Amino acid sequence: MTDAPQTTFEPLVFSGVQPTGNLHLGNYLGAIQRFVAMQDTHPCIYCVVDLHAITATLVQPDLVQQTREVTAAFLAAGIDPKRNIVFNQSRVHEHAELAWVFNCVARLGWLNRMTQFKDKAGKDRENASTGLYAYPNLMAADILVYRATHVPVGEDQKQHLELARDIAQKFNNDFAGRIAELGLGDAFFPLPEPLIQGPATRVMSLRDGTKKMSKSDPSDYSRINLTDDQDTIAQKFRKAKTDPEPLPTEPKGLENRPEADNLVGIYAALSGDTREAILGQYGGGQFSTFKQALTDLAVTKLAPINAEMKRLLADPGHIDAVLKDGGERASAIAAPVMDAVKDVVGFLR
Ligand code: AQP
Repeated sequence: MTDAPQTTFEPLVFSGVQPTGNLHLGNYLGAIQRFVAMQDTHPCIYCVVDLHAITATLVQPDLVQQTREVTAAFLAAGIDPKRNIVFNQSRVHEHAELAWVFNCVARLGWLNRMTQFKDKAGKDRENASTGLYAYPNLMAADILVYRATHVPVGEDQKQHLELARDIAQKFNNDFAGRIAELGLGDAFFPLPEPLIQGPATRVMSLRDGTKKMSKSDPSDYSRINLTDDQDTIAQKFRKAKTDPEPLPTEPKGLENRPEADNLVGIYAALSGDTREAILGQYGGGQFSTFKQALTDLAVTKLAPINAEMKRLLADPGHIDAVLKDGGERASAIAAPVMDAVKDVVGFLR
């Protein structure tokens, strides 16, 4: 037991998106739309995680442009870079520095359980980069270098968040004596809480309702990209896989019908309506009618974001200035935390 005062952490939101290609409806509904909502209730830090982008594929086609595109999507969706911090990860060297310390905190057994590594490395595990394997340690550093308390993410990131909590807990426990001696309270890091909320925490592929919608799916018909135009969105929903039954009249009828469940979930997330209300309106009818309504709704929601992204991308100087300013403000928070970590670990400085 320690007599150190109990540490309280100010609520702070952190989350990130990789600049690895076309952002899709899953990224938007599972993450970015949630980011926008969080800024009304919390201070928020939103990061374009470019260090993560090279873990699966080292040589990216155009990392600068991909970074600008994710930033444009953040801004076009409604994230205010003045009220919040928006920046790209590689500008703030403390992320990588803390990740190294966390490489030494996290246990191999913990990382061996990460299902995303297994999925992404596939059968050719020997050939996966060590960065892909240690990705969750860097993700823990991204969050904890700001001592962030809340992390809005999609379902697929739940396990990584649990690992971040385990890392924070182990650091706090292993260095408890040093943390108290330095007058840093009874815990140095908060245990960050995942916020996995809303009707679209796991948007599925339009071609296979059992697979996550993903940037890396070879079929472009599996996803709606934020940059798709109206005709492409209509075509993709028209071709989306369904089963031969009509839509059920209540949510229970969506059980064991992954494709139907996914389309209704997308509609719910875009409209803000409940599944009950949607099925009350479209249940019993043909899929084609519902798909047309879904297309109209998606176009109404995505067209303004798409247009604003185009406008922003025509002025890369503005986007770069936002990231530079955000990077400076992020560094101002991360630097003293990293200095304190060095003191806790015992590095001479
Ligand atoms: N299908 C999804 N449904 C709901 N949320 C999703 N997210 C990703 N896919 C879905 C959430 O989007 C945020 C940013 O994800 P990311 O780009 O950093 O990484 P990812 O999860 O690896 O995304 P992708 O698109 O699926 O890329 P690949 O194909 O490379 O695996 C995260 O909050 C994530 O949960």
